[in-house]
Amino acid sequence: MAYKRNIDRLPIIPAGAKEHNVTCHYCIVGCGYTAYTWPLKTQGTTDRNWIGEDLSKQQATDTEAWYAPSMYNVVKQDGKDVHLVIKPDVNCDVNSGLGSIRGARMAENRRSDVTGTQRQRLTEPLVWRYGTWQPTSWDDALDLVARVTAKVIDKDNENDLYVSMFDHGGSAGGYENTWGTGKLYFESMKVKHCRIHNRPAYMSEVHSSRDMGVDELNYNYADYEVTDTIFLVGTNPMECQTNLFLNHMVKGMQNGARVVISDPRRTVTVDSCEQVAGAENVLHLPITTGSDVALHNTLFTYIADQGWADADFIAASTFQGDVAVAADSAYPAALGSYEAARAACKMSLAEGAAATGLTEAQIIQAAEWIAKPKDDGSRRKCVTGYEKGIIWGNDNYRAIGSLLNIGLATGNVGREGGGVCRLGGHQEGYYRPSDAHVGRPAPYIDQMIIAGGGKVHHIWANDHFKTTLNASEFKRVYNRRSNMVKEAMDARAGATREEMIDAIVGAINAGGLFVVDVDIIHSQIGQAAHVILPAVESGEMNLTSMNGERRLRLTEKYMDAPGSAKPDCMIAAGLAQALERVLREEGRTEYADQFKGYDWATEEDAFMDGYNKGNPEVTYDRLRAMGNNGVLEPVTGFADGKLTGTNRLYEDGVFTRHGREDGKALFCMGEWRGWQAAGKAQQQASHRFLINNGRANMNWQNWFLDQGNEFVMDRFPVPFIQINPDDMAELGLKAGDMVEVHNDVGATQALVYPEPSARPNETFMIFGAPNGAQGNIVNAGVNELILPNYKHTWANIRKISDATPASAAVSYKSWEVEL
Ligand SMILES: Nc1nc2c(c(=O)[nH]1)N[C@H]1C(S)=C(S)[C@@H](COP(=O)(O)OP(=O)(O)OC[C@H]3O[C@@H](n4cnc5c(=O)[nH]c(N)nc54)[C@H](O)[C@@H]3O)O[C@H]1N2
Ligand SMILES: Nc1nc2c(c(=O)[nH]1)N[C@H]1C(S)=C(S)[C@@H](COP(=O)(O)OP(=O)(O)OC[C@H]3O[C@@H](n4cnc5c(=O)[nH]c(N)nc54)[C@H](O)[C@@H]3O)O[C@H]1N2
Ligand code: SF4
Ligand SMILES: [Mo]
Repeated sequence: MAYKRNIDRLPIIPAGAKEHNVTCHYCIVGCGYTAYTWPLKTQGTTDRNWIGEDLSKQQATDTEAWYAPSMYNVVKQDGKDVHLVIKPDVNCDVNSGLGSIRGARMAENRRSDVTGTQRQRLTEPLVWRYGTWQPTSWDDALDLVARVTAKVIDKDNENDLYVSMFDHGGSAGGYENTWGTGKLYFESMKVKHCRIHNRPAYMSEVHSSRDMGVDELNYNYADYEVTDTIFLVGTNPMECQTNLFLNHMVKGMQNGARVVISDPRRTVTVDSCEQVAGAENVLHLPITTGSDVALHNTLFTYIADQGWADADFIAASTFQGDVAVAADSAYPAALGSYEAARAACKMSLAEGAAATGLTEAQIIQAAEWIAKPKDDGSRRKCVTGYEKGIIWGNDNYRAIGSLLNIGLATGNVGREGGGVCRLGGHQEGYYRPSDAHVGRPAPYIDQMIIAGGGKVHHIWANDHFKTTLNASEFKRVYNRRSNMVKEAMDARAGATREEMIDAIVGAINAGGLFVVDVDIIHSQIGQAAHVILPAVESGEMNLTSMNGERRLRLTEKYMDAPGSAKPDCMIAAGLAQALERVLREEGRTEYADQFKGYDWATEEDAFMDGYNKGNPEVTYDRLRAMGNNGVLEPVTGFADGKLTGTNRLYEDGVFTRHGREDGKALFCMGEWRGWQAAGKAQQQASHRFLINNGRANMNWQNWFLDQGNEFVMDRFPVPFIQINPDDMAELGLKAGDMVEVHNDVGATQALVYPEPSARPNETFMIFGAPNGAQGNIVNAGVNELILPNYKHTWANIRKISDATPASAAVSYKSWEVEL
C-alpha cells in the first residue's frame, strides 16, 4: 500500500487523458506541472498509455514515465469523479521536470470525497447564528455582509471598513483575484485602512529598491547558470525556492560559480552548496543577527576603495550630483549619487568586523568574490538574491538599499549573469487600481484594531492569528471585540434581518468588530468571524500569475469547486453587486453607482476587465498556447502566434519607478544605526534566546493544507524549535520535549529539535504553525514605513512536558543529508 494514501495501486494514465497546464501554486518559483484527468474505472495499459512507452520494461532512472502516490487523487470534474495526476513538466524551463516536497504533493492536497483528502475545505457560506456557524446561501450571506458594511461606510468616509487582502499570485491571489478585490476596495471604494496578508499595512516590502529605480524581480533564472558568484542574503533557497536552487543555482555552481551566503545560522542551503560546489567555493558569513547594513556598507566601502566599481555604468546609468531625495518620514534614508552614498555609508573593515562579528578576512574574501575583476581585467558577474532575512529584518529600507548599492556599483543590474533580486515568497499577480490614497507611511492597521479602530473587517486569504506580529495581543483584543458582536447576535436569535442589523450595529458602536472571512478552510481568525465565505483554489478556477523571473502563465481549471465555493474575484463581484443593491435601496444612488461594472460571468471576465485592459495583447487563449513556459513580463507584443516578452529588465541601462524622469538609478545613503525597530534592543537585553524564525522545506506557510495532511502532521505534530544540544542540556531538555517560549509580549509552544550547528543561545523556530504561532512572541516594532521585524525576537524557554507519543515518534536526525 502506498504510504498513507489509502490506495494500493496507482492507475496508468491512459492515452488521450485530458492535459491541463499547471503552475505550482505554492512558492514564487512557479514550477510547471501537467494535470492529467480521465474518467474513473478506466486506465492505460503497459503498452497503451499517455506517454507511448512500453511500461512492461524497466525504465531508466531519469524516466518521465512515472508518478508518485502523492501526485494522485480522485476529484470531481464537471460533476463526475475523475482520476487526477499532477506531475512535473520536463519541458518547463523553470523546473525541467523537478518537483519539490510541496509541489509534488499538489494532487494529494486536493479535496476529494473518494479518497477523503482535505475534507476541511469549506463548501458553503457560513453565518454566525444560534450560537454557532450555520450554512446558508450566497445571497443570504452576501446580503448580510453588504447591509452591515453599508452601515459603516459612506461616499466620503470609508475609514471604518478595514480590509486585509493578499497581494500575490499562486496560492490564493493571481491577476484575476487581485483585480477583483482591488477594483472593489480601490476603485468602487477608496479604502485607506487596509493591509496586506504578510505585513500590517498596505505598502511595499522593498521601498528602497523601488525608490532607487530598480524593480525587485529584474533578472532571468538562467542568469544563475552563467554567473561567477551567487550572493545570497537572508534567504534559504534550498528549502524556500527549491527548484530555483536545484535547477538554476546548482547548474551555476556546476559551471564554476562560487557562493557567498549571509545568514546568522548555518542553513541547509549552506550545506547543499558545499556539497555541490565544494566547501572551498562557498563562503558562509554567519553575521551577528540584524547587522546586515553594517556588512553591506563595509563591502561597499571596500569594493569602492579597491577601485572595483564599474565607472562606466555609474556614469551612464546612475544619478550624478549629491542628494536626489532627502530623508524624511517617507524616506528612511536619503538617496543620491555613488559618491554621496560612499561618503554616507563609509565603514572600515575594523568597524564592519566589530558590528557583524565576522573577521576582516571574511569580509575581504566576500568582496573579492563579489567584485574583484578577473585576472584579464574583465568584470566579475554576480547575482544577488535576498529575501525575508533582510525584508523582515533590521532596518529594512537601509538593509535592502545598502545591498543594492553593491549591485549598482559593480554594474550588476540589467546585465547577463547579474541582477539584484528578491528570491520571493508567493508568486506575483498584482493588478489593482492605484493605492496612492493609502499614503506613505501607510496606517499600521493591527495597532489601530488593537486600539479599538474599525467597525467591519473583511479578510481575504490570510490568517493573522497565525502569521501577524504581536499576535498574542492582537488575538486577545480581536476575540473580545468580535465576541461582543457574536453575543449581540445571539441575544437577538430569531429576530428579523433589520432587527439583527440593528443589534450588530449597536455592538459595533460599543466597540465590537464585525468580521467577514473569505478563505478555503475555517481558519483560526475565521473562528472570530461572523460570516465565512468559501473560496476556490488554483486548479478549481483558471488563474494567471507570474514567477520570480516575471514568467506569466495560465493555470487551467482541472476540477470542480468544493460545494458552492467561488473564485475570490467572483466573490468580490458578488459583494459589489450586493452593496450596489443595498445602497440603491437606501436611496444612496450616487454611491451605489460606484459599484457598477461587476457583471462578470467567469474569472476570465475579471481578467479581461483588469489585466487585459493594461496588457491588451494578453488573453487566456494566447497564454494557454504558450503552455508552461509562458512569457516573461512585461509582455511587448504578439507575433507569429506567440506572445513576446522581456528576458531581463534594464538591459538598456535605463531605470524606472522612482518618480524621476531621468531614468537614472539612485544609491542609498543609509549609514548603519544598530537596532532600528522599537523594543528590539530592550527585548534582546532581557531574554536569553534569539528566536530566529522562518520556513522549512515541507511546510507551506501557515499550514492551512498541511494541517489536514497526515504526511506533514506526522513529521511535525507541533512546530519545531532548533536548539543547540549544549543549551538543551543546560535547560534539561530532550529531543521532542514540548517547551514554552515566552517573553514580554506573549508566549507560544514548540517541540525541541536538537541542532548541533546552531550557535549557543540562537534558536530557529518554524513560523505560522496552527499549534504554536511564533508571531505570538514577536513584538510590535516596525520600521518607519511599517515593515515588521519578525526575525528579531528574544525569549526565554521552559519545559512544558516530555515528548507526547506523537512527538516521540519523530526522527530528530540532522537535516544535513547527502544530496
Ligand atoms: N514570525 C513570522 N511571521 C511571518 C513571517 C515570518 O517569516 N515570521 N513571514 C510573513 C510572510 S512572508 C507571509 S507571506 C505571511 C503569510 O501569512 P498569511 O498570508 O496569513 O499565511 P498564508 O498561509 O499564506 O495564508 C493563506 C490563507 O489563505 C487561505 N487560502 C489559500 N488559498 C486561498 C484562495 O485561493 N482564496 C482564499 N480566499 N483563501 C485562500 C488559506 O486557507 C490560509 O488561511 O506570514 C508573515 N508572517
Ligand atoms: N518550504 C517553504 N517555502 C516557502 C514558503 C513556505 O512556507 N515553505 N513560503 C514562501 C514565502 S511567502 C516566502 S516570503 C519565502 C521566504 O523565503 P526566505 O526568506 O528564503 O525564508 P525564511 O526562512 O523566511 O528566512 C530566510 C533566512 O533569513 C535568515 N535570517 C534571520 N535573521 C537574519 C538577519 O538578521 N540577517 C540575515 N542576513 N538573515 C537572517 C534566517 O536564518 C533564514 O535562514 O519563502 C517562500 N517559500
Ligand atoms: S519549488 Fe516552489 S513552485 Fe516549485 S514545486 Fe516546489 S513549491 Fe512548487
Ligand atoms: Mo511571504
